[in-house]
Amino acid sequence: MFQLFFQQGIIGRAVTKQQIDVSVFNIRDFATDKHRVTDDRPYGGGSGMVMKPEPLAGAIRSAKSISPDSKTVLLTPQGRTFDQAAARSYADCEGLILVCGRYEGIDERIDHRFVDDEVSIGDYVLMGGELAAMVIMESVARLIPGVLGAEDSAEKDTFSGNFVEHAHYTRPYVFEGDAVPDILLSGNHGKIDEWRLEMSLIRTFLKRPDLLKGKQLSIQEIDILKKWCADIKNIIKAQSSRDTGPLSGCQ
Ligand code: 4FV
Repeated sequence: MFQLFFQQGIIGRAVTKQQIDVSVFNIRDFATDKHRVTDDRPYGGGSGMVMKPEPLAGAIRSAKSISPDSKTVLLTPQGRTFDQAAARSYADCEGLILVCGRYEGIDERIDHRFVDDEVSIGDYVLMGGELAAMVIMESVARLIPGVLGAEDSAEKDTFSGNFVEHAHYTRPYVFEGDAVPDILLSGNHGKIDEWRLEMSLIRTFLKRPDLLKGKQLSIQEIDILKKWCADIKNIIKAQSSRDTGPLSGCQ
């Protein structure tokens, strides 16, 4: 799974340009018994298998011997949900040792003694931690200086600010009867930035209101919200013919 991932796209380019160094440790290589077993039945009974501590300890120690200051992260549904802020903090780390479990999970003693962070990419169950590790590798790699080309900067990412991104358009100007908003062809970059901020704010309000909770908004952003309030008030006022009750909500 990782060989291909390391040769493709942004990770592949970053590896070639030696901006990041990636390596895989096959846990089975650290199994000590003749059958190189890495999993066993759970103490206390129950279904499924558990990953044995010895091969895991061997693999983690081997990785740490190469990069002692790396942070050891276990990919597990019981972990803290990964987000852009976590990606940013990991991008400042010396390195990451990403432990990918399989089966029901790993022996708890490995978690206790070797794991710095438990991270989940979401509340669903995968067959293994590998895909979650790739998610972290790609989202962290693109924050490493120089990995993203000049044309695309991580700074303007969704979640890099408070909001989801504004709508994006490219040629043709009209697609199956749908035209691109004219403001984007005005060449007036001040007005275009204003429009993009407003679109970003309204999409966040409609799609991810949770992202606005407790957020410190700029004066410009508050002015946009006030303008909406005024627009909404006028619409309600226009309904004057019908008794719509006090305008309490929109002071
Ligand atoms: C997972 C997640 C995840 C659970 C059992 C691997 C699987 C198996 N990892 N975010 N969600 N892991 O489902 O990180 O061992």
